[in-house]
Amino acid sequence: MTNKNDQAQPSERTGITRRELLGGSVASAAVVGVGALAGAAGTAALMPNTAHASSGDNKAEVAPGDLDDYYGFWSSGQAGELRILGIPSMRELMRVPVFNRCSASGWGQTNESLKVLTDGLLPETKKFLESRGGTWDNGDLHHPHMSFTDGTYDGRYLFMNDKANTRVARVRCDVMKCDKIIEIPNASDIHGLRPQKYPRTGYVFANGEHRVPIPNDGSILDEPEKYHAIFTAIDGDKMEVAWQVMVDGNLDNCDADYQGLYAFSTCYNSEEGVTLAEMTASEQDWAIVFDIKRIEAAVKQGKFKKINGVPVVDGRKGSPYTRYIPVSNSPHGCNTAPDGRHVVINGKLSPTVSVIDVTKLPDLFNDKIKPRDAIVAEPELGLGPLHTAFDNKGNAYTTLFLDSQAVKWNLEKAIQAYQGKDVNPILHKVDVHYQPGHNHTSMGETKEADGKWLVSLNKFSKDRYINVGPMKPENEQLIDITGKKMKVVHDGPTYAEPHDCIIVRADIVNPNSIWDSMDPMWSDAIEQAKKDGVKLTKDSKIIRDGKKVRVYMTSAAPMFSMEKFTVKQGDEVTVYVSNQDKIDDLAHGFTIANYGVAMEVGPNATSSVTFTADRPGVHWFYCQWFCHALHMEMRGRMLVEPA
Ligand code: K7E
Ligand code: CUA
Repeated sequence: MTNKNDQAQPSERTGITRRELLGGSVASAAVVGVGALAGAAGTAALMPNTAHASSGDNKAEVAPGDLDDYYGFWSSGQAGELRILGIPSMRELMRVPVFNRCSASGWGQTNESLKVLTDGLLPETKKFLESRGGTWDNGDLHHPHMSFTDGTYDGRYLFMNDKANTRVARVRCDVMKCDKIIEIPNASDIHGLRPQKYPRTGYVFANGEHRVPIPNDGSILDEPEKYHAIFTAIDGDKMEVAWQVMVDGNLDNCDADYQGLYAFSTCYNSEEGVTLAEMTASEQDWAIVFDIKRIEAAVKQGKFKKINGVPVVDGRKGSPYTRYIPVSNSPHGCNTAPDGRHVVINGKLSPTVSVIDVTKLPDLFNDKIKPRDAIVAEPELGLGPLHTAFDNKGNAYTTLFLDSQAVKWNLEKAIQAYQGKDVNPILHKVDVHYQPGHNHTSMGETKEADGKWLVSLNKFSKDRYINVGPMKPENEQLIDITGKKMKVVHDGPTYAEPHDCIIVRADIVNPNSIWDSMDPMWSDAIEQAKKDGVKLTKDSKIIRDGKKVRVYMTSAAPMFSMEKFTVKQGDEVTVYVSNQDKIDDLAHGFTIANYGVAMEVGPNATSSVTFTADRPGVHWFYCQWFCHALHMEMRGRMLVEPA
């Protein structure tokens, strides 16, 4: 693949500098940039050069019919879904509805999805949603991360947060469907989320970002000094809260170590302010370290308050369970290096990142050293460092939001520089387009980081694509990191707004092609069919039960097993469709015209939907997944008798 970047850097194309170009977004950048520009003068100026970048032998091109080497699991921010990409092609392969509604699959409408969307909500939320259809319609999915065993991905689950409605979801990797969503009590807005890396997941760590009264029932309102943020450890197998820790300040991003001993969170707003001025007033905020063993012991010994049914340990400053390491104002990303030893805290408002050495933490928790003594490097990288990714050679790659660059730097050299040696840890900078947030390297958050690819998730595309109107896509760039210098090899537009992604070796992910006909996803349908004396995967039957009517049918291309069924106006109708096709890629759908009913029925799967037949007349139902030469003929009639 030719590198367009070589010939057509915007600066060369337009004759204006990158910084002038960037001016267009300064207003938005300024929100993040409060106070940061002060650090500009001191920033190491390294040639942002891609024109003659030597690159490795990485091939970004994936020819038609060829398969990708990696799965990319992408968040979608306020779109609320999980996306699956192929890497290095950057082709979008699938969308997995999670917190959103989906017109194609019926997520948010089928009984199976409604169960996932509602079962894990707190009682007061269920009550609040009663008058709004029973479910949230939106979510804000930032951080998708895979379950680990022994420091690397194990292909079991993906976990992800909902910042909007304080939830954590799990996607089963065998079928790539969301099977559990829980609301986190006592917290407000789950932001940072990472699974425990060792010995296994285990815990899923989740940061409650905003500070609120606990419990948040109206008894405390405009008394911010009484608000708290909550760090949560979720049991990833059961999808239940294991314990929580109350902290000082806000929580932003988090990560876990490779020893199974500590978790880390960045904490902005140590001032505990509620306005922007208050939140950015002090020079320093914190990285909080959580001592997992001490917290577990405290929970065992009953040293907690039970609030909303879960144990809450007091981990505010001075507690034995946490340590607060001062770092520059408003840190953001929190990334554990694959060397198992270093954790990078990204400065955001400061041009620096702070590197914590986990081997110092036992001494820190035993008060033998001061919090700042756990920091072993603090290189100045450029403006607006947000997130850091790693290769397998001791190098780190940090996004510079304000500089619109990725910077490659060396951890060991940064440590030496911190010790006073005259070395420059910065190895290379490359322009990205524009304003990167997260980045991620292939396998980079595992001990199997392989140093092949870096993806930069850029918040603005500006002039990179033909204009689609005032709302522009984001731009995600694939960067070859096998050479000494980084090389941008691909632009990929995305819709709102993937914050984060992971890049997982393809051999780790082995989804099924066909459902098990008794899958727990539709356990309610299996149970109901049993009660009704119906063989779910074989029978066509209508069961009338007062005003409730249950219609069981099967599908096999190109036919539904029922050509028609009759109900009465006002009936509560449940239609179960079991797909008998045990054939790769043979999905059907079930749509009832002018009834707002539509759902996916995967190979060998059962889906069901419940609705009130309040419109009399003839209503065609049809298969909306193109399945056969006679797909158009795959239809039937629902006859609704007037009351
Ligand atoms: Cu957008 Cu990880 Cu929510 Cu940084 S976070 S960019
Ligand atoms: Cu079945 Cu289209």
